[in-house]
Amino acid sequence: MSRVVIVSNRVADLEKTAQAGGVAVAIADILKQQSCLWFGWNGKLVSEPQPPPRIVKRRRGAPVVTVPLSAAEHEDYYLGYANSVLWPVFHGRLDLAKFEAGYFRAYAGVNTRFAQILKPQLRPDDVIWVHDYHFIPFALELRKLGVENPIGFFLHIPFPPAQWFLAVPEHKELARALAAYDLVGLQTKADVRNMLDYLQNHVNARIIPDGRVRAFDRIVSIESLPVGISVEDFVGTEPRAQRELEAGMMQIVGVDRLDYSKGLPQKFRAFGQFLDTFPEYRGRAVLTQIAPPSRETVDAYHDVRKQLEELSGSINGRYGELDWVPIHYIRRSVPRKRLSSVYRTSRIGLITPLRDGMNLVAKEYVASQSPADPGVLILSQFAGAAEDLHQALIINPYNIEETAKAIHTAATMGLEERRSRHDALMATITRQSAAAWGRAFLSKLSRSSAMDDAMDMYSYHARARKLRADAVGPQAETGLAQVARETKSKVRPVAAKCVRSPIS
Ligand code: ADQ
Repeated sequence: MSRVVIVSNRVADLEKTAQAGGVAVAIADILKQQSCLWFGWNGKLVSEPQPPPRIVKRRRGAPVVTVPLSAAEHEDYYLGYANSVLWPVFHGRLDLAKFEAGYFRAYAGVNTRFAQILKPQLRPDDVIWVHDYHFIPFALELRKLGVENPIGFFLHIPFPPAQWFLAVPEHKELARALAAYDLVGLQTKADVRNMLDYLQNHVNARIIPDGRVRAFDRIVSIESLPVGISVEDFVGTEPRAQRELEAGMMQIVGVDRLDYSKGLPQKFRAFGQFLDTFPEYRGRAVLTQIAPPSRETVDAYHDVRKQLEELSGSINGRYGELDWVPIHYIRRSVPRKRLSSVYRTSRIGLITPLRDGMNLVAKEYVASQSPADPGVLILSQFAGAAEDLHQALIINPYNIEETAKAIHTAATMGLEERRSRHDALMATITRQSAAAWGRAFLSKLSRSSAMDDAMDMYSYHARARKLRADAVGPQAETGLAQVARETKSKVRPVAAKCVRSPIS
């Protein structure tokens, strides 16, 4: 099988760090299954230009090629365009987007530079899989350098409705860049609808009979491929944390990167409202919220952190007792093994994003439950996961009262209903596992680029037929040779053969 070259913003050392980020978790699962090379930023900042990086073999896991960023690139590409323009717009926070800062140049520049660094490492039969919004222009940059390998892109965050996307001054450049891929994978069907709506109505794209999209003189497949988890990593863990919980205490758990898209203030308020409306749970329920900080130097992240400190302080101050603190707010990473036992001992998983590509925590919570006595998942309708996890209690996180009532419904739900909901959720999560996601993406990518080759051959034959009709003798032969030269290298030998033999 050919090598898969994974490109993502951050190449993490999966042996050293407790991961707190869905993209790294999803990539770690692909690396387990394929022969891979992983390429991206190593997390370091440097002031001097560096020599070209080499492949580094790791003791465990895939070999990597990593590149440092300059401080200016980090500021304008990573914190700037990626996290202060694309992230807020794609999560519906146009009010937070810094459009006027001129970050796009640095974003495009890093994509160009990284593509130039990767190019010499590529083999002719590599399949390239680019991840997330940091690298939308990556395929276009590789194509400019003559790379013709199959290139797929997966967007881990939601694709916004056209009206929001149009707010990005460079929306057309981004759309043109998306068309340079053979396959664009999105988390949900709703994301696919948003992207098609934008492409068809704003950049004149057309859906061709085989279902793919013709845009900017290229043909690209756009598919919903919901990301999954390695179910076996979460099933059957020992409920160690139970001993640490007092008997009769009901734990509600939330695990999120500290991000304004995760609806954490709404979650804290809903829990406060629950204690207010159902006082019998005072002293008997705790909300354990694990939320490691991320992107702290971006103002909006600093603001949400401050807001959460104030809210947890005020709820704990208002309802807490000497022997009971209602909200356990933990701002650090927790080893994944430990995480599954925290999920397992929590009667409720409370997931309240205001907008989220998928939300792996929802799936991890369900997979960790004991099938004999499972807990209940409360899930925001705005998480991509809600498109398929129908048996969760689906809530609107903006509606604090509704969420507080859902906590009560979950707390009082009988065993039979909990089991039947859990069985159905597990069936979906197992079917849509990380392994299934990786396989589906790579097989769609190879199918889509094979269709491209077929299209090339088809268009070669069509043009050749026209030339035959229009011209005769040596003139036609020269024309045909020209068409063959223009055809992609993969079909060139076949096309050249056609030039030599009569065309029917
Ligand atoms: P994230 O926004 O990072 O991912 P999510 O899908 O919930 O969100 O993934 C977080 C991952 O990090 C989970 O696997 C979780 O276990 C882990 N994690 C979070 N906090 C942790 C902590 N304190 N300690 C240890 N581990 C922690 C992005 C998109 C999502 C999409 C994923 C994958 O924003 O919508 O689901 O990519 O595509």
